[in-house]
Amino acid sequence: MDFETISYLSCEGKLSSHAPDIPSTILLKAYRVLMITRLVDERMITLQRQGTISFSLSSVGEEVCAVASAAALEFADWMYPQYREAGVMFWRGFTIQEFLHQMFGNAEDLILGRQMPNHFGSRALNVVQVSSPIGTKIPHAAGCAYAMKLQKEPTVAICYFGEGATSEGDFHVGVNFAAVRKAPAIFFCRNNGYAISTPVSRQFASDGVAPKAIGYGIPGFRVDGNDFFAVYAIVKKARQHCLEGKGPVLIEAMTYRMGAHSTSDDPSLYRLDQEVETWKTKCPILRLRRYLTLQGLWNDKKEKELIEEISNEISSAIAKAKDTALPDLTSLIEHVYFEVPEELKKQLREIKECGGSPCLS
Ligand SMILES: Cc1ncc(C[n+]2csc(CCOP(=O)(O)OP(=O)(O)O)c2C)c(N)n1
Ligand SMILES: [Mg+2]
Repeated sequence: MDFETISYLSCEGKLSSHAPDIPSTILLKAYRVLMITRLVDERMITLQRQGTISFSLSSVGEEVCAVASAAALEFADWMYPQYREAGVMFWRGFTIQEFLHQMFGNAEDLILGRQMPNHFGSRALNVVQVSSPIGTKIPHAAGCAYAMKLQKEPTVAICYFGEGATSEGDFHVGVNFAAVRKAPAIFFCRNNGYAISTPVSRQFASDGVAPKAIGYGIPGFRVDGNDFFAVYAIVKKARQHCLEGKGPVLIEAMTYRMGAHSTSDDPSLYRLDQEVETWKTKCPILRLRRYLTLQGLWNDKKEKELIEEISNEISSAIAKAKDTALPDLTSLIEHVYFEVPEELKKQLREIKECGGSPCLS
């Protein structure tokens, strides 16, 4: 079984005649969101190295997977991102400031620092909170999609995960359940070559992820994850398939993790610089910029202004996040129980009496 990689946009920014027609308003918004995602990621790594934040995960080199797929969906569709889908948040309107508060886990963070950095989510934006255990969102998204089907809602659920997640039992459980129940779910796998230090050659014996769809009796597609047009087109097609009641779709987006897995990782220990250099030439943002430039929709002046504007916004968001207090100690025991148990209230009183623990003061 040969799974070709669907691709329309060349690295030089030339578009094939089979490419979908995407309005320039969407392309220009997407370019802006891609640049926000890239510039925020770069600054977060610097902040972590300076000791200002504890940790960060970046999506450098993979941004188009999140942004093009989000652009192809409707706002009412439910999103289940992993930690490399910051672009989904920015596409849906999460502000740089909101993102920064989450990275700092301060009192303005929507979840009051109860999660790690990059574990974003927003009820208002229909994006379910990221959680660390890999693959656990796959059955959740399947269940959510099945509920939509039962309620006859004209919406879909999309679940994002890396190729490493496909080795988890949750992948099988979720995709199989959705397939059997014909739930309107899009399973979007970013195949970025690595699960921390484990390369794909040690992840599965199959020819990647897309062929696994055959075993579940659903359509599977392999797409160039660095090509905005291809990702957009395939996700639109998958959505249509779901809404026609035909069940879920599995998408494997071929991309590359340009940076380290996280700020706690050193990729030089397990991969060659040459590999990274080769992928630099396939940068998804550069490719879209070249296309926009060839169309007369973009130029160096606009690029410079955009970078300046976003960089300034990031700087003021960092300053504000730094100035914002940490969450109140009470948040340690709130919002978990309907009625807070006496024992926990007692423990909180004790912490407050001794001035809070060193890490909370
Ligand atoms: C169940 C589980 N096992 C292990 C980990 C540790 N861990 C965090 S990220 C990661 C790699 C995930 O790789 P992949 O799914 O390919 O996503 P990527 O980071 O490449 O985007 C691992 C093993 C975890 N968070 N959860
Ligand atoms: Mg991976």
